[in-house]
Amino acid sequence: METTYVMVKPDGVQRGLIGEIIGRFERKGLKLVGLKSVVPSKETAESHYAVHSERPFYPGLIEFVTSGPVVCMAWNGKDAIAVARTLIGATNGREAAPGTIRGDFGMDMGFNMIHGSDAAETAEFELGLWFPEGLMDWEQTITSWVYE
Ligand code: IDP
Ligand code: MG
Repeated sequence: METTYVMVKPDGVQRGLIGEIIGRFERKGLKLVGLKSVVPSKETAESHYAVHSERPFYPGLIEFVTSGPVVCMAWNGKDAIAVARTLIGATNGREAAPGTIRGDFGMDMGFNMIHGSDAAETAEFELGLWFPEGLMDWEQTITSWVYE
């Protein structure tokens, strides 16, 4: 079992897609182990996207992600990191496959509504960054009907 960090970005919140996005992860069979909404600080946003700090779009990305509320989530399940990335779709909404979140709702690169960790190390780092208080440990009774 893995846990991944997923975040509805300010454009997803502004567009009223919080419920739609959470619903897709819930219906898939992932288990919610962290959920909150915050307006990210510049420091948190900068560490989150530190890997992109030399890219030309970085200043705009930091301004965008700190511009309003985001929804921070932690989802747990088998191969949760890859499963979440599959649900999310390709970075550019115009190229993302239909049926994915970005493919169904996005038309651009910067405004792509959602973030998902891309590997085990980044998931661990991002979960610690956004959920320093820790995650919820609970038994979900449907699990035995999700995994055979
Ligand atoms: P990902 O979110 O699919 O993992 P990354 O390449 O890691 O995509 O980029 C992180 C985020 O930076 C993207 O989700 C997007 O919001 C933003 N971004 C990436 N490339 C561009 C660009 O060329 N222009 C504007 N924003 C970009
Ligand atoms: Mg990425």
